[in-house]
Amino acid sequence: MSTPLPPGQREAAAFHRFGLTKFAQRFPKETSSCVLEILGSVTRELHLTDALQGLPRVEQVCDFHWVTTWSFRALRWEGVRFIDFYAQVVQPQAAPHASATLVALRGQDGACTGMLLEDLLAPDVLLADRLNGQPISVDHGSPWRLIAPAHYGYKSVKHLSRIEFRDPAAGYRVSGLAFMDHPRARVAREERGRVLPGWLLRYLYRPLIPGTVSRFARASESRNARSPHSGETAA
Ligand SMILES: Nc1nc2c(c(=O)[nH]1)N[C@H]1C(S)=C(S)[C@@H](COP(=O)(O)O)O[C@H]1N2
Ligand SMILES: [Mo]
Repeated sequence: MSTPLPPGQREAAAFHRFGLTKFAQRFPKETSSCVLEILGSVTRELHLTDALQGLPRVEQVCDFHWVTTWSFRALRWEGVRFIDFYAQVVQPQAAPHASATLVALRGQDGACTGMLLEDLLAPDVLLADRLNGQPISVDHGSPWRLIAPAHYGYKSVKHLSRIEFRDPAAGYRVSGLAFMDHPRARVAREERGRVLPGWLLRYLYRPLIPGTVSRFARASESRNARSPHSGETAA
């Protein structure tokens, strides 16, 4: 059952809420559904109120790899494959221009990153709305998030609200410091960041884990205390 973890990763005991500390206190406004905007280098912009509706649903068990060197094994996500969403909704209705091979992704909390369209079309990339048999919690990305298991967790944008097609020369905005965001961030190649080699970033990131975990957990607890029924966790 236990396949080896990717280079530099260690197994985590829990699926934590995690990320850049400036996002610890930011939560989505819409947690049961949200408009998903498709824009940028497209023929027609879309404002989808029920983006996953009518698409074939899949269930997928995969590991989640935080760039800070932890991995949590065997999460069971449900949702639709990005490639199906692209082929059945985006291509026919928005018709992105052929030159737009870069995709900027944004969450309701303002978090941003980008992925190559080619990487998004891999069969294991999902728009997920359920985790381990329950709707995704606020902590982990309600109402839906991207799941790109072959890439570090920072590409798996939570509370996904905007997908923007771009020409690669235009680049994309990132949530944190540019050197922390590798354009592809493939876990198997240890593409943790843009400038420093992955093996070196392991040592810079590991010491940040405990403080970040407790900061995110405290922020969730105080949010749950304010709105007790909207932050239930599914994992
Ligand atoms: N909308 C949004 N998506 C996000 C983030 C965020 O702050 N906001 N953080 C990213 C980072 S840096 C990480 S490590 C993972 C954390 O996912 P988790 O909280 O489910 O562990 O979400 C990614 N997606
Ligand atoms: Mo992260």
